[in-house]
Amino acid sequence: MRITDARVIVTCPGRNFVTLKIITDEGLTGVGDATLNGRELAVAAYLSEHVLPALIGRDATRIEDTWQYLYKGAYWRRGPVTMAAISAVDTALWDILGKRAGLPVHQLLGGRSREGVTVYGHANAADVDALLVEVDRLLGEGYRAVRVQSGIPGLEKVYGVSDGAGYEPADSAVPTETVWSTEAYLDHLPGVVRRVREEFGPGPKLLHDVHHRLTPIEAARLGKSLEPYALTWLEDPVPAELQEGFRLIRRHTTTPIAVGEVFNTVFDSAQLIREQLIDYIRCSVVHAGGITHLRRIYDLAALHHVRTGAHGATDMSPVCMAASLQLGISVPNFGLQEHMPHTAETDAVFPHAYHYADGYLHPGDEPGLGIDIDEELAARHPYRAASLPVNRLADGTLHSW
Ligand code: GCO
Ligand code: MG
Repeated sequence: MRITDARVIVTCPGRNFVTLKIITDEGLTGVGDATLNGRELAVAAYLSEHVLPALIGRDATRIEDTWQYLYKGAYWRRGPVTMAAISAVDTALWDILGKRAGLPVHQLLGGRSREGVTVYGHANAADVDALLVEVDRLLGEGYRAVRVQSGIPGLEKVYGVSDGAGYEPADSAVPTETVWSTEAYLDHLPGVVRRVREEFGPGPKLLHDVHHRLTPIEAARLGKSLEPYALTWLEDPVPAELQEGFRLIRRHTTTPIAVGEVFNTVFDSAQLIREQLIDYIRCSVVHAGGITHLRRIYDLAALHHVRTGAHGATDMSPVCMAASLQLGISVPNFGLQEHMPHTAETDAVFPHAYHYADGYLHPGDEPGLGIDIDEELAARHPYRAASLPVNRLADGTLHSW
């Protein structure tokens, strides 16, 4: 089965998504997500200019060889743009292989290891009273795990807290600027988590995302102060470039740590996993080399008691979610899957078999990934430039966002 054609589809049904569609001489097609929030066109160009010409004529069933060809063949390895492009090809080829076999991809990966993929929802609000209402709403919808993010007194805009409808940080072509205070955050957050735990008791799994904003010793202090409230995880406590920093956090707190949404390869994750400095690895299919490579990361994690916590924000398309669920239902060391539902507009562009019910996402049993892109509808939503914000301290110093 040969690849005869491939195209990159950029669409903006409310936010930008980049999708690769691969077509074979047997008439089978496959899709892969290539969305890199705020840098979409870089991946689209990488695919169209540098990857697609070499794909035409290749055997569509040689998934591993194609992965190696694109990874080693570029000479310039790794990085978010390259890896998102490779991911899209890999995911589309798994989709095609599943369709050809007449099996959902999770059957090709070893079959189901569980009945459903446990997801966590997002509760966020400007203050703790409004946050309690949000947590209650999610628990009422069946979620067993909830990420809690709250406004911080004195800060106008805080990561993870929406102004109204959905949380969507990529808001303008030139980044908006927000102001950050670590002191205000460390002072306020423990009280928020305490209120949520007191209100809902020990049952629900609670999570919180720091979004890379602390130093290791600050993160250690936060982790320690949150111990009584038994978080399931504290996410991205520090920027993860300095992986030794996690040793310091580990020495001081038993609050579990989750990391990985900005990682691209097993090499970004290996030290954290091998030294058991983290508890959950949160890489996504689209940013960490597709199903082929993410499975390697998950396997390494399984050997070291690290569970999966797949990144599933709405800036990854439903195609990524479909692929993530195929892995999530099958891997032995599954932990949690993030679930920020896409808008109805987005779901219409990406008709899919997966569905939410009672705290779980189910991948469905359609052959392949169980998802497609409606190209006509996609064409009605042209690309709009949108960047993620930047963050500064009160004195103007640039800080991690
Ligand atoms: C999460 C993430 C996202 C990121 C977003 C950036 O845990 O879901 O932190 O909210 O900010 O994916 O594009
Ligand atoms: Mg995060």
